[in-house]
Amino acid sequence: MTTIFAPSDEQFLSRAVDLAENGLFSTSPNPHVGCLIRRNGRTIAEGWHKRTGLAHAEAMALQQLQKNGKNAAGAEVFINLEPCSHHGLTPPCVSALVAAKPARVIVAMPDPNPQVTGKSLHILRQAGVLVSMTSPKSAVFLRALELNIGFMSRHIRRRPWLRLKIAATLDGKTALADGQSRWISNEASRLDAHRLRARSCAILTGIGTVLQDNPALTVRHVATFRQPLRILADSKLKARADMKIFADNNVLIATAQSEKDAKKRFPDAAVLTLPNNEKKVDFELLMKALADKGINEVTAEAGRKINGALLAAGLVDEIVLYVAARVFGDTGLDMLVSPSPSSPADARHFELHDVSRLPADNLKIVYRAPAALSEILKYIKERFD
Ligand code: AOF
Ligand code: ZN
Repeated sequence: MTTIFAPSDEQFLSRAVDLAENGLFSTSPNPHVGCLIRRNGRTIAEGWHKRTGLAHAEAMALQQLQKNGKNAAGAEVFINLEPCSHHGLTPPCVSALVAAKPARVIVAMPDPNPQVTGKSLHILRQAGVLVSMTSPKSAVFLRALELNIGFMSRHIRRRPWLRLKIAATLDGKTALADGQSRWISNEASRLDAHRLRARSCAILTGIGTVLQDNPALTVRHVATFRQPLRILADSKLKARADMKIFADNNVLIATAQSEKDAKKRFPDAAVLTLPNNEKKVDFELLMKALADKGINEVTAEAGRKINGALLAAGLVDEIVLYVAARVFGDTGLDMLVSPSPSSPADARHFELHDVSRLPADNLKIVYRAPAALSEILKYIKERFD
């Protein structure tokens, strides 16, 4: 792999990541992609992917040049993801790029889509285009990875990136015994949580939360034209069709009961029957099934049982914890229940990824499972050099 990478390349690639961010709430199941074309050190075109079926980022930037009577011959093209090489809903970007004859193409990372991966970089090199990829240690690489963490996870690990979102008090309680949870979140944490929802392909919750809180689980307070799929884990089909989660047909019920029984009660919802040995929902199978459906990122907004089950199954990649500086005491509801280890050395542990202060003495803490990124990074590093 050619790794010639000038400092100014990082800056322009970073702009391509900014452009890709425009599609953060809308490209699912496609990745977030931005493209910038530079000639003599100056930007001459920009593009980004908005949603499935619409132009890819590279196509949009090339079209912009064409509209202005310009072309990309001898120019440099910056993209945060390897261009596509297949006929999907749109034609292959690599063919458009080869035809445009740029001198260089600079990408942040390979496209892990098996229909694409590595092929385009090879095609470009064969066509005499210089190809550069960023170092996995660079700041721009890390930004690009964060942006498409779910897309990478789905293709490389065959499961979505799974985030637990929990809002709890200092003593780890999510509500009082009667379900009241006032003061645990405030305007700032709610807005942040809705941004997490908006970027997710799906929101996962459980029957306990739905019976207790009757949440809508839709994105509000954030401008978006796409609502994530709502997934309800309801092993015994205790939900009622008039609950808010069923306000539209963008719902999937994961259950241990038969599809026929589920469809009888919830005709508009999609159903997956995935029982484990205890006649509960098998979350490992659910994650596999979701990856097959093109789900990149899942945010679980659930109660103590599902949070604990996901943790015990080793499926939690990230915990986003909003901490309220209050104490709800021993009758409060726990944020998760899972089996205790036999010794502290065996305790499941997480690494601190990020921490920020929110108003009203609240904190947002992001923890990650130590192994969550390793397979993704291994895959990318194997494609360097
Ligand atoms: C790019 N640029 O802007 C996007 C890419 O069905 P299609 O034609 O939209 O293709 C979707 C696949 O194309 C997607 O899974 C990913 O591999 C790639 N997405 N590629 O070069 C883009 N959105
Ligand atoms: Zn493309």
